[in-house]
Amino acid sequence: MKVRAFIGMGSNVGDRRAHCTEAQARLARLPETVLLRVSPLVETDPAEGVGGGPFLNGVAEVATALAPLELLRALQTIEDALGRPPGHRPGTARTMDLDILLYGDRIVREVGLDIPHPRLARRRFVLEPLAGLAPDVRHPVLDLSAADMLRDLEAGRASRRASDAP
Ligand code: PH2
Ligand code: MG
Ligand code: MG
Repeated sequence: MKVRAFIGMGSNVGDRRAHCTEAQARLARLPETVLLRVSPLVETDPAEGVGGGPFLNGVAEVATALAPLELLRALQTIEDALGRPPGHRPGTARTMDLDILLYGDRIVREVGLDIPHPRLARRRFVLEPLAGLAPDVRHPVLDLSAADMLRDLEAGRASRRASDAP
């Protein structure tokens, strides 16, 4: 059975649009996975102190029979193919970053993989494309829709649990 998952995509090095287009083509070729839709790409300022220039960000919706960790490995393979060095340090510029945002209504807490993405509700560069694509998709922990989370963020209310990491 396939699960509907949402993947955040970001690039801020080199030909950002070409990297995003290539990432989408590779998502469409993943085994046991159908690429359903992709949001428009939006230009965003780097947030959270990440290095490099402005990003192109977007969100892809897939239906996949890959398990969460299998999907994570597959996304890492695409990042590598797009020129991301194996020792890539968090917070540095990247040709391609692919993050699992939501995987159905599953909550996954594994070493190296947290789903829903822990900073989803605080990231405008993710929520805008996600809410544009699927306003009604729900965060299974916060029990809020993407549109709710974006509205809260824009109103300056952080829709997050006190226990979430900063
Ligand atoms: N990704 C980050 C941190 N900051 N800022 C923007 N605008 N876009 C991103 O994709 C992004 C970021 C960590 O992966
Ligand atoms: Mg990221
Ligand atoms: Mg990442």
